[in-house]
Amino acid sequence: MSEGARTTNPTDLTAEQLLAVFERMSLIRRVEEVAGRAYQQQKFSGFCHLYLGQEAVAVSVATAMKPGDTMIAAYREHGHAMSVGVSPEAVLSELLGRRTGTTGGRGGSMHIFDVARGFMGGWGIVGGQIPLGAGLAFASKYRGDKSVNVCFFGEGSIHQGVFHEALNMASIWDLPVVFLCENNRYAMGTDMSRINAQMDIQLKAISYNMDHAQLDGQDFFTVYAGVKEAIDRAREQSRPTFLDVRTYRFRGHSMSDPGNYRTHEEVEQEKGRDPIALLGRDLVAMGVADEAGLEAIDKACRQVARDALKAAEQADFPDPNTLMDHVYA
Ligand SMILES: Cc1ncc(C[n+]2csc(CCOP(=O)(O)OP(=O)(O)O)c2C)c(N)n1
Repeated sequence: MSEGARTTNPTDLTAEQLLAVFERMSLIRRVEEVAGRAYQQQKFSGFCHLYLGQEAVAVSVATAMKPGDTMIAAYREHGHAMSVGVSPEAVLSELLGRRTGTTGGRGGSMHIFDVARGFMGGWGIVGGQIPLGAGLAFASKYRGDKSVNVCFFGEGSIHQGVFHEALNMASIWDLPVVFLCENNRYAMGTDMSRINAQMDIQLKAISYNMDHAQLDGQDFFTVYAGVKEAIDRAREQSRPTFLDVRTYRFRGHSMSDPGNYRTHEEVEQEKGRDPIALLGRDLVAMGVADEAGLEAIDKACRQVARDALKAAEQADFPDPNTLMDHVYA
């Protein structure tokens, strides 16, 4: 796609806030790279799904959220957690099963939680978090505190019954929720065109009398504008929205996926629309930053990521005597 750089800031965000967005996206990128290398070096095992390439989506939501709002996501959630301020050290410690992880090393990569920051996990069952997101919004409405839930899921979830049940209920009960589909085109190795009767998936919201939009998830400004509108609608009118956010993951589904179902050319073409590079280019064209300033931010993020892994490796494992704590029988 040949698109020119933006020369004016289309948002209500200050230059300082935009630089914080760039920094947060860069931090997620560098931590995910460190996590991927640590996995390859067998510093941890089990499942690990990286968020590389999708950073603008979670960060745009975190930027539009207000204190008290909540976010819930699937198992590709390291980036979502960091978008709301969970530290790289807490995330990497959780991956490595350490006591200092977000769930004390008991959950691992797919179960990061930080309730104080409104991050409600980290869920491994495809589509399982969709009714939970509706439930969080129901709780907000019941309390009357005007908070909003943003519920993330992949396009591989939208054929599950729970997706349709949750959207219907959210609409009839006027719940303050944003159903955000991170549509990266592949459910593991399955191209969405093989399983979708209707490729314009935002139209599914029509069945539930719900506002909807399709957004370019690689362009921070576009996705931020669409997400903000949906969050504002949830807060002010207590109405749900369904968003089909088009994005792309730069790596395989998980660390064990060589990605043979897509061509090298396709991946390289998508990397040409790297969300961090696009934002950086815009920030320079707007006069918010210069190349050297952005490079310095990125360099600092690389260092934070490396230091976080070192700290995680040095942290203790949970005490074996606590093995049965939090276990319900
Ligand atoms: C109910 C259920 N069925 C199958 C799986 C195995 N599984 C894990 S991820 C995945 C694909 C999901 O793809 P998508 O929702 O598009 O999310 P993405 O990984 O692309 O972010 C499947 C089938 C599962 N975890 N849960």
